[in-house]
Amino acid sequence: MKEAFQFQSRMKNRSGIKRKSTANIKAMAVCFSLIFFFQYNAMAQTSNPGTGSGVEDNNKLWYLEPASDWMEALPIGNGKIGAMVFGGVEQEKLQLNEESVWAGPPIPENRVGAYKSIEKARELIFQGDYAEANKLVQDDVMGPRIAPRSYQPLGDLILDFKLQGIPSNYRRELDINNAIAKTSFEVEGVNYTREYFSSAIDDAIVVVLTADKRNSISLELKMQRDADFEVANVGKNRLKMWGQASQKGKHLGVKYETQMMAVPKGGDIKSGNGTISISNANSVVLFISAATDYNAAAPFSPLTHNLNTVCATKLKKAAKRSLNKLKEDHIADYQNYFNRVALDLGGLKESARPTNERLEAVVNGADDPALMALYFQYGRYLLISSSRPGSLPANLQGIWNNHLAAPWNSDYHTNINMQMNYWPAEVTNLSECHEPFFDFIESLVPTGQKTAKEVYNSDGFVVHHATDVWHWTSPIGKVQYGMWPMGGAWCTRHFMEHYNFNGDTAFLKDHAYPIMKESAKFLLDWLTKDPRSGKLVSGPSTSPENKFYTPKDPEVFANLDMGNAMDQEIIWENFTNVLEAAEILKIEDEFVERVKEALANLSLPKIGSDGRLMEWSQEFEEVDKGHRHLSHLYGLYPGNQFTENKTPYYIDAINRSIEYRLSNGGGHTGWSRAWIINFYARLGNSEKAYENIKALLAKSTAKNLFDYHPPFQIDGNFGGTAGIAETLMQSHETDESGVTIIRLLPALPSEWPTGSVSGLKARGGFEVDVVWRNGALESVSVMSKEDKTCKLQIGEVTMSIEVSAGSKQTITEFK
Ligand code: FUC
Repeated sequence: MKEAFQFQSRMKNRSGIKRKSTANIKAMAVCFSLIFFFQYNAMAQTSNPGTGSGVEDNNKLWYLEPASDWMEALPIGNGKIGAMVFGGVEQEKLQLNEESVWAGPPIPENRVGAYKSIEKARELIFQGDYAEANKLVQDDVMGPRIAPRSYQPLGDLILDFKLQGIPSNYRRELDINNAIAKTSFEVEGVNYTREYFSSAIDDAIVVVLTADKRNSISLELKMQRDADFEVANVGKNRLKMWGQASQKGKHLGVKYETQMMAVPKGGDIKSGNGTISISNANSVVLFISAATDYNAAAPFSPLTHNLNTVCATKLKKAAKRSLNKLKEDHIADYQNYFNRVALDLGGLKESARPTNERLEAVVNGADDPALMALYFQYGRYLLISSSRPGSLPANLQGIWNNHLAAPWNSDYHTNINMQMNYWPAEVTNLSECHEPFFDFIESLVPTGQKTAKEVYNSDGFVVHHATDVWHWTSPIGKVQYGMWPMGGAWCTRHFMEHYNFNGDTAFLKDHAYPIMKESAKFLLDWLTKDPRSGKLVSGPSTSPENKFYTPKDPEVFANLDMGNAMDQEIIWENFTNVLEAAEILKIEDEFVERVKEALANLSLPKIGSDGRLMEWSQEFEEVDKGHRHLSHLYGLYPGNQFTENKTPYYIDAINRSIEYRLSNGGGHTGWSRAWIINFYARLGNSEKAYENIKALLAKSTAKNLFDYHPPFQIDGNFGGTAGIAETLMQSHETDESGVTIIRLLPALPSEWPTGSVSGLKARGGFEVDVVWRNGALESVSVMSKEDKTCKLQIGEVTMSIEVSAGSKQTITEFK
C-alpha cells in the first residue's frame, strides 16, 4: 500500500495579517495631525536634497534624476505587496504588484503511461541511438507547452501634481537601512519630500507627501491597469480597482482588488469619475492595500473572502494609527531581519556619488568595493522584501513585474533560478525568508506524486524544469528543457540546509526528512542499471537546456542521455542527505537500506580525456560550448560533493570545465555569472571570484541594481549576494567527527584589503564576525546558541574552538 506523505502542513491562512493592538486610537488620531506636520516639515528642512555632497551612508541607492524607465525605478515590498517607485516630479507613478496576481489555469495534463516509451528510450540510448531516443520522448512523453499565462502587475497608482516652476535640488533614494524610498526637490522655494514604504506589519504601502510650506500640495490621483480592470470611487477619499487577471481575456485566473485611501491635512479633497483631487494640502498620506482570492494551499479552490472588505479593513486600520508608529513599526520589523548582517568592504568614500555614476564607472573598469557591499546588502533587502513567512516564494522577478505577459511568465524555474533565489537565505542570516520556499515545495507534493505515478509509474514526487502558482509538475514542451525530472530533488537540498544551519530537529523530522524521502522514493524507482557499467544511472534526461552532437551523425544534435553528471550529483546528494537525516532521527528501516544500497551503486561523474568534468556519460561535443548552465558542476556549488579535501581529483577537472565555458562566452546571463562567482569562491580563487563579481556589476546590472538576464531576472541578485558571502566565509565541510569547519576569508579579493563582516551564519548553528586588515585576518568572533565546538580554518592554520551557549568567542591570534 502506498505510504502516505507525512508532514505537518506549513500552509497558513493568507487572508489576514496579525496586527498590533490599536488601543487609544482616538487619542492617537488627535495627535496625528500635529505630530505629522511638525515631524515631516522638520525632516524636509534638515534633509540635504540635491548634490549628494558629503559622505553618504553606504546602504543607499540614490540618483539625481527621476527614473526614465522601469529598470531605473526603485523597488519596495513587504514580501507580498510591492511597488516600483519612479520618483517623477510632476507625475509620480507607483507600479504596484501583489504576489498572487496570476492569469489562470489550465495546468498541463500528464501523458499517462509514458513510462513505456521511457523504457524504450533507455534502450535506444544504451545502444547509442540518441536522436531516436530524443524523438521518441518528444513524441510520447512531453505534454504540450503550457498555454501562455503569467504573473501580472496589480496596476498603477498615478499621482499628477500641480506644480509651477522648475524643480531643483532633486534627489531620489532607496534607503535599505530602513526600507524607505524617498524623493525630494525644491520648486519655487518650497521643499517637497515624498516617502514610500511597504509595511509588513500593516500589510499596506504607505506614501507620505510633505512640503515645508503650508498649502503647497495639490494633486490628482487615479488607478489604472493595462487590462481587466474596473475603477470606482468609494466615499470621498478612497479609490478601488478590481478585476480578474487573464491572458488577453482567456485563461481567467486570480480575482484581485486594490484600494487606495488619501488622508490630506489641510486643503480640499474632491472625488468622482475614478479620481481624487486634493488641493492646497499641507501634507497627504496615501495608504494602498491589496487582496486576491488566490488560495496557496489549494489553488483550485479560490478563497471566498470579500476582497473589498479585506482591502478596506486594512486601509482603515492603518489610517487610524499614527504615522510615526506606522513608520517605526515598519522600520523595526524590517531591521529585525536586515540588521543581522553588516558588511564593509572598504572604499566607502565612493558612496558620495550617485549609484548610477558608480555603476557606470565600474562598467568603464573602475573598482568600487563599497558598491559590491551595497549589492550584497541590496540582495538581502530584495529577499526580505519579496519573501516573508506566509508569502509566496520570490519568483523570477521577486514580486516586481510590469508585464501582463512577463518573460517566462515570471514563474518558478526549478532548473537553477528558483533555487538561486534562496542561496543567500541561510548564510546571510535570513532563514525565515526561506520559509515560503519550503511551504511552496511542500505544496507541490500532491501534483508531483500524481505526475510520478501517471508519467513514470513511480512512487514519490517529481518536479521538472519549471512550475508556477498552479502547482503543475509535468514534463512539457521541448525535451531540451522539459525532460528533466530533477527539479524537486534539487529543491529538497534546501530543507536539509535549513536544518544544517539552524539545527532545528523538529523541522528535520516534520519537513526535511519527509520531503527528502518523498523525492528519494521517486529517484529509487527512476534509476536504472547501466548495462555498460552495472551502475545506477538517471535518464533519459537532459543536462539542463544543453545539447550535444550525436556520435552517429555529427550534424544532428540531441539532449537526452543516461547518467548525466548533474542528475547523478543531485541524486548522490539527496541519498546522502536522507541517510544523514535518518541517522540523526534514528530511523532504520527498509527504505533506508534501499537508499544505502542505491547510493553504493550510483554512477558518479567522470573526467574526460581533455581533463574536464564530463557533462554527459560520454564525451560528446556540446553544441553551445559557452552554455550558460554549468549543471555538471552542481557538486561544487550549491552542493558539497566535490571539495579539495574530499575529492581533489575532481577539482582540476572542474577548473578546466569553468575555464572552457568562460572562454567560449559563458557567464553571459546574470545568474550564470553569479553561479560562477560561487564556484570560484568554493575553489578559493579570489582573483576569479572578484573578476566575476565585477563582471556581474559591469555587464548584468541595471541602474536600479536589478540583475539583467537580460531582461530583468532577480536570481542574479541573489546568487551574487550568496557569492560575496562565500568569498568571506564557508562552512560546507565537517571533519571526520562531524564538527563544522568554518573557513575564514577563503577567497578574499586583494581589492578588499581591509574590511569586516558580521552576522553571517555558518552550518552547525554558528554566527560569525570577521575583521581583516591589509589582506590578513585580524579577529574572528563565533557565537552559538548551544555549547558547541567548531574548527576555524585560516589559510593553512586550523584551530578548534569551543563556544559556550549564548556567548561570543573572539580570537585574534591564529596558530
Ligand atoms: C532557465 C534558463 C534561462 C532563463 C529561464 C527563466 O531555463 O536557462 O536562461 O533564466 O530559466
